[in-house]
Amino acid sequence: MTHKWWQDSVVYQIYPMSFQDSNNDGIGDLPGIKQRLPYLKKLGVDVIWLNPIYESPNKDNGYDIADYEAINPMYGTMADFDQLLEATHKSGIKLLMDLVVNHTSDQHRWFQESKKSQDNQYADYYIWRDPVDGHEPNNWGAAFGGSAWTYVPERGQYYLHLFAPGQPDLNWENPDVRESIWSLMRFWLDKGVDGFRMDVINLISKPAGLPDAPAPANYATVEKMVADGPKLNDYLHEMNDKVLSHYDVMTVGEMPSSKPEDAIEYTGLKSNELNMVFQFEHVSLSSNPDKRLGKWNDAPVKLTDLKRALSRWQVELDGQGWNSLYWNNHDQPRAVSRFANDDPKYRVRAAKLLGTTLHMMQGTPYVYEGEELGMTNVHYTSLDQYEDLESINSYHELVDENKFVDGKTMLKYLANVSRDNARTPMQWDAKENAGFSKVKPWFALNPNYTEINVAGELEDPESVFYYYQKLIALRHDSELIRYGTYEEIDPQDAEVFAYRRHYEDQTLLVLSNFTDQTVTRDYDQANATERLIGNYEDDQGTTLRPYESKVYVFK
Ligand code: TEU
Ligand code: CA
Repeated sequence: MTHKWWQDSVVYQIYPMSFQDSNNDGIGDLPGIKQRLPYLKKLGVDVIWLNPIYESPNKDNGYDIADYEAINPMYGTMADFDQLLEATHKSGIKLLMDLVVNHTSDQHRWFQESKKSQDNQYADYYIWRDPVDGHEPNNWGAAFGGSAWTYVPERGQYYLHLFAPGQPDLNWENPDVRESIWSLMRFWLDKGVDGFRMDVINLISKPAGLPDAPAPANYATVEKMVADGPKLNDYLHEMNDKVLSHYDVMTVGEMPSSKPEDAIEYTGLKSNELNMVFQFEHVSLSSNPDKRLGKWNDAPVKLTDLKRALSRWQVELDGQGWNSLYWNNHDQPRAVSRFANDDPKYRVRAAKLLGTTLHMMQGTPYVYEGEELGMTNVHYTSLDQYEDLESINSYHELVDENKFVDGKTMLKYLANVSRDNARTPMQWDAKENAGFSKVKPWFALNPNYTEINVAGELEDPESVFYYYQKLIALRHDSELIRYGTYEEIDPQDAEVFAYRRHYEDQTLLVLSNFTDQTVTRDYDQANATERLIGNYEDDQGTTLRPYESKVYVFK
């Protein structure tokens, strides 16, 4: 079977605000990314994905776009972007932009026009509804607190925003909206951008009639109800027809609440829609018994749940679709803290274990900035340490307004799963500001940057960095890793994540002990041709030491 370049690639996600500051204003920028291309080349990644860098008032750190064809001055100029793109391509690396078209910023000229009246050129670009009995058109809660509706007196109507009031949802039913989106996509593709990550792309088709959501009607409930709406397929087909099919590009759709059957429908190897999806099953496993609290919880993730979630996607998409493989991104806490163990005694091994577990699977791996170092959660203790509107608004809504939970408990939940954990500046060295900037960064560094940083890891052959470098190189060299089928072993085993991959006459055996105890597992290791990689220097066969992870090949 022929394969596409994006099936053989490893992607590195850059959160531009926090990656590298080059002009000492404390904020990461495009020239800073360009300076760090040699580092990314050394790691061995094939593609970089930039979170939004467009003109934005930054209410949601750039996911509220005011001009899709202009660069936010805090990141630099369009010339800086053109130079970054050229240098990236010269390094043999491709570049994805973040396409955020479920909504715009309320500062976008389309919205500024639309809100003025019910009959201007952009009146129908957004989802406006009359009040119902003087109130919001339905009971939907928004992702960042409050109602998903905001009233505009000058227009005498409410507009829908699944996220912040500064992020009005676009009306995809309007063909003019779709044409405007095809046009802005072409603007970037004609510049030579290699594709898009598409923000909440499975929320763009709203349920007919916008009916009330079942209690508690918060965002978590609404998202499930809105996801994969009635016309999503039509819109993605049209996007492919009008734009994507005219370029050799890679697309990954962020699809909260999607299931494998949805992913096959939208990204099937035979379908001409998207190439792959970011699904959320494995990053939504720990929940709060109190549904009113949505995502906020500090429950541990059970290994059997994690195995079931990841194996299901491996098995169900095999030969049908293509998986994205990720532990981390800018919306999720740091993986080594969430899924393994960030205690200094175990952190390095645990970070390598997570790398092995994911990178030996079938799909396109995504490495989030700092994951290749084993960066950890910050373990915040007070609300004033947070920056993300989701964290701050959720605290005030759930603790102060609704009194669903006490402040102390909510601070524990925030420390465990807040997006802020992922947004602290990249840790380049142990010097002032971790080499990220010469001035105080826009957001506080994780204090452990003095122990966890690029400079230190480049000098340590046993570092997480070099382990990730090896994992990426192994993938590039092995069709067994890239294309092999997936076979789960012992789903009920609550200590060890074991699976096999098969391709032609070869088998890969991947073993990861997710505990701090030594265990024994015999999967015929004695007859393996070789141990391909492992996070302990030596190999003790059927013995798996704390957080030991290793891979065997059988030929
Ligand atoms: O995230 C969408 C999404 O699913 C998240 O809102 C997720 O539900 C939440 O972060 C879990 O806590 C995308 C972007 O990745 C995110 O950064 C934006 O805030 C959001 O869309 C709105 O654009
Ligand atoms: Ca800067």
